[in-house]
Amino acid sequence: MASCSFTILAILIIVTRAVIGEDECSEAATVCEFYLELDHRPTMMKGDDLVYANNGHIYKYDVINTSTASPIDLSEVITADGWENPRLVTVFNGTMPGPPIIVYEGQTVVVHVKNSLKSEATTLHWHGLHQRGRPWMDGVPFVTQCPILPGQTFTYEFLAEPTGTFWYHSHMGGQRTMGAFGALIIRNRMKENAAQEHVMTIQDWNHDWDSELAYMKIQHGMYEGRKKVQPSMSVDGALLSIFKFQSGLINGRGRYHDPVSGKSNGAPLEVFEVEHGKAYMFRVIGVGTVYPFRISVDGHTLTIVASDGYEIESEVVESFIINPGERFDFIIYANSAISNYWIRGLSLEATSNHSAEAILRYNGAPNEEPTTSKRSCTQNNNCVVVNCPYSYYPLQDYTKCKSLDKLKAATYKYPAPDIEPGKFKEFFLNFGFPGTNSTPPSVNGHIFENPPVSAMTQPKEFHSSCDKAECGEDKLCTCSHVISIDDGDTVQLILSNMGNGRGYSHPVHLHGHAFHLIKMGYGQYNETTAKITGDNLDINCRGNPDRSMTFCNNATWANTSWLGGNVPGVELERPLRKDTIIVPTGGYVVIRLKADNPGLWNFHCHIEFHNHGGMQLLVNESFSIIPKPPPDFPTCWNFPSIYHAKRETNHNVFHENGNRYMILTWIFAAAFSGLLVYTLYAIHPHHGQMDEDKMPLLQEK
Ligand SMILES: *[C@@H]1O[C@H](CO)[C@@H](O)[C@H](O)[C@H]1NC(C)=O
Ligand SMILES: *[C@@H]1O[C@H](CO)[C@@H](O)[C@H](O)[C@H]1NC(C)=O
Ligand SMILES: *[C@@H]1O[C@H](CO)[C@@H](O)[C@H](O)[C@H]1NC(C)=O
Ligand SMILES: *[C@@H]1O[C@H](CO)[C@@H](O)[C@H](O)[C@H]1NC(C)=O
Ligand SMILES: *[C@@H]1O[C@H](CO)[C@@H](O)[C@H](O)[C@H]1NC(C)=O
Ligand SMILES: *[C@@H]1O[C@H](CO)[C@@H](O)[C@H](O)[C@H]1NC(C)=O
Ligand SMILES: *[C@@H]1O[C@H](CO)[C@@H](O)[C@H](O)[C@H]1NC(C)=O
Ligand SMILES: [Cu+2]
Repeated sequence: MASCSFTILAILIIVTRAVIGEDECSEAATVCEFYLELDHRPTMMKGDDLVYANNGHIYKYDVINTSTASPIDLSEVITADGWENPRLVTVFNGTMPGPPIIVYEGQTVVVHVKNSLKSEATTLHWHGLHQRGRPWMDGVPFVTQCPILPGQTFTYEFLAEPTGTFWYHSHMGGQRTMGAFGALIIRNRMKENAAQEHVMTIQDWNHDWDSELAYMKIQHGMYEGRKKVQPSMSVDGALLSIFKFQSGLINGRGRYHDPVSGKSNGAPLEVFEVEHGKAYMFRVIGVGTVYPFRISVDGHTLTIVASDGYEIESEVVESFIINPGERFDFIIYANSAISNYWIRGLSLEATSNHSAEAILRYNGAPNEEPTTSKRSCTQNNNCVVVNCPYSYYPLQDYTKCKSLDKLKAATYKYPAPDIEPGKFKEFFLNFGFPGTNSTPPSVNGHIFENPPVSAMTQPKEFHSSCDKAECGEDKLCTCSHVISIDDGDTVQLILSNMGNGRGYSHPVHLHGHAFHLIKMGYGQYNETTAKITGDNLDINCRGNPDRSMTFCNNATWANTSWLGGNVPGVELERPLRKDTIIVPTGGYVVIRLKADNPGLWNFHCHIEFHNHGGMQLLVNESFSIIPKPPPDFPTCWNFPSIYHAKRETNHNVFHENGNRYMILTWIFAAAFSGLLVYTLYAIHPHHGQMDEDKMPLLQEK
């Protein structure tokens, strides 16, 4: 990976690099350098020793009497939910979460990522960063770069902006939910740390299935005792998943509760220490697979102050809901009695009390587990929950939802972009599972297919196939779905979730931008039962006039006077800025952005299995002015079409003389050229020039 720019950087690093503690970069540094190594690990092992959980601690497998043995230091063990059979995880630097990366705004961050996996490639995405001017550092395989093959090291280099709570995660297959993630915090230099901070990742966990197996089960159905398993549901009747929520983890730790007895296995939990009288900021990162969490702290209210890196006019609530991909920062005032309190992350399953747990411990409180209970919500004292994926809780729950479009940004600094004639583009994108025989995840009926090589850095080798006849109104097709926007455009996106493919709510994540959230529309509900009864009728799905049949992939506004940016009831002055937003089942979300960051940006549902299955697309932004990557930026090869071309051309010949040996010869020749190309790539991974020279030849048709 050595090159001029890297050499210059290396010198800079020697001059200015200074690291405080393990993971934090000094405020004075201009460049912060980190190393991350991705590898598999087993849970519940310390080196070669199996461990087991008991009463909040872990012990070596052969300990018989835990009251006379000393517990094992937690830092060396990935405990997850304490399930004793080790589960395979894919992690950075041997920990889950991986080490936090903590830097200051404006610093150049250099991260050397070594892929030590044996069978899988990887890439690393910096979730929430805009990668302005360096879109090739976004870490999406086959979109902004070639994946890092086993044994290879790739160096990411990017500017730390904006400030706030972000995270890094693998963007390859299911590695993210197998443990390949960590926090990325960008501090504001101007702001004294008024409140001390805690970072809190939260995720759902299943100790029997890894992400790949879970995907298979979801795709093909799952059976228990020869009965088909039905997905879990939230209070509105929307589906969650057949991916079983066995445990919830906070900072990689949680405990398994026996579903019959309710007894827990006593695995160790994360403890957040606070001092009485002080304020603390919790940076919460939704790193889950499928499940949203409703987060509350017993004995305390939460003051929400930011989401996805942008400040919000503070809002005091009983709880908030976080979806995979989202971040929320809240402040807690440690003004309650010196004691231990439960921090709860309730799964939204209507028929269970599954949760992630952690402990809030005041200094001076005994080293014990909390005995506190969740605040009760009553008729005279309703609970307020921010960011529900639905409008109502059942009446008897005395719980009110406040949607994110009802909150305001903390400043007037970021009004929604204006509409200039000729520079306005509007897209309707429906996220769902429409279909007749099969119902794969799609956007506007397009099931996303990865390009064969990095589409942004090797554009000549990209060919979208979404213009084929299989794509269109009330149809399903598989292709590399792309929408294009031009420099300076104001882009309005209507993200909907309705028609035939409705049923789940989708947290949708856009790379390269923090969009402005200007309106949310929810479905129709029975306010007493809280159950969804129909789609929001602001959207005309077109296609089949029967609302339960239309794929809704050619949608528009029901009231055509809303076109052209004239949607009533939008927040334009102080809209929230987000990079991940829940699109509620039966509803829609209106977001705006300014096309001011040329690149090729992935746009996808952050539920692992939905994304995996094709619920994604690309935004081709200002293609002609996308900056060029460094000349030595690694390139990859598609298996050359020479193989297919030759086989086609010679097909008749084979038949005419019936020469099977010829077929074999061609297969070997093709395999050999494939191998040769692969070897060239592996040995000389950065031959930008060669790419230009050789591709036409290899692509001969
Ligand atoms: C990751 O592990 C490597 C090798 O042990 C170490 O040098 C590096 O500092 C670690 N990275 C972080 C961010 O802690
Ligand atoms: C464990 O050790 C303690 C302290 O020596 C002792 O009192 C207790 O009986 C032991 N328990 C068992 C099950 O052996
Ligand atoms: C969940 O907990 C509440 C309060 O403890 C209890 O009333 C309810 O029955 C529990 N629900 C389930 C499904 O266990
Ligand atoms: C979408 O609907 C409009 C209006 O009916 C129609 O003109 C257009 O062809 C449709 N688009 C597709 C892709 O079917
Ligand atoms: C809401 O559901 C309740 C209970 O099923 C039912 O009695 C009521 O009629 C429903 N309300 C509406 C407006 O449909
Ligand atoms: C359509 O929208 C416009 C603008 O909000 C409004 O004035 C008009 O009443 C609407 N028409 C219908 C039929 O709802
Ligand atoms: C982006 O747009 C450019 C110019 O229209 C086109 O050549 C290129 O293939 C597009 N890339 C993708 C991934 O759609
Ligand atoms: Cu989804």
